Amino acid sequence: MRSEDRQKITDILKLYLVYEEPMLKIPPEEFIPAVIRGGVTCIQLRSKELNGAQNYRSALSLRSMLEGTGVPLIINDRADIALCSGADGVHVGAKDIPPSAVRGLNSDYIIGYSCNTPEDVQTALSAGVDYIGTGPAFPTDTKKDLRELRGPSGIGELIASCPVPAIAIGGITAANCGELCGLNLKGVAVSSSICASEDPERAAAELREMVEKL
Ligand code: TZP
Ligand code: MG
Repeated sequence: MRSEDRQKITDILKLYLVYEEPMLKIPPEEFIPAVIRGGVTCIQLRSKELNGAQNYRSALSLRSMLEGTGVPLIINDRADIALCSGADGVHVGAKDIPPSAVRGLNSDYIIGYSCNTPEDVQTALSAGVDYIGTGPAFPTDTKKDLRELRGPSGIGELIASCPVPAIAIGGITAANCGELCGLNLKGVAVSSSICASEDPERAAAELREMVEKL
């Protein structure tokens, strides 16, 4: 990867919003500009409860709201939705289409892989992913089939010799984000702390301030 591309990836990883529309307290058309003002750098559409048609419509709508903002759209799990909606990338995990297969679809995609074990990190490296998501950092109710809690120190061990940029995920708030400092993380991925906030712009801004200290 060229060094300017590497820089671009690390820039977009800073405050990675895992967008779960059912959590929102305000309409999406207000929410998206607000969180971008607050400092969100990337948006992942995660919609476990939606069928393909709903997921596709949601992706198209997000894509149009993100047009011209410089904030990329990543689709969770579903490479087909990413392809059809013109998204910028795909995030997959051990139970999804392998990242190596997603890379074959579009060499320009931003591809992320969820890592909970050293074996996952190996899979990510062999596939040539652009970033890894590591965790869970803290307990959370957002994900149903949550893998074993890694915590800040476990994440530090997991990414110690990982050449690919890493972000942490799981239960991250502005209050606990400081515990992730010094681990060489490029950013944090957050869902409920921002999506379920009454003031998502402020929630994003508070997290962004903490991320700058990682
Ligand atoms: N993967 C590991 S933890 C998690 C995902 C998708 C949930 C993140 O949501 P929250 O609300 O920030 O804990
Ligand atoms: Mg998945």
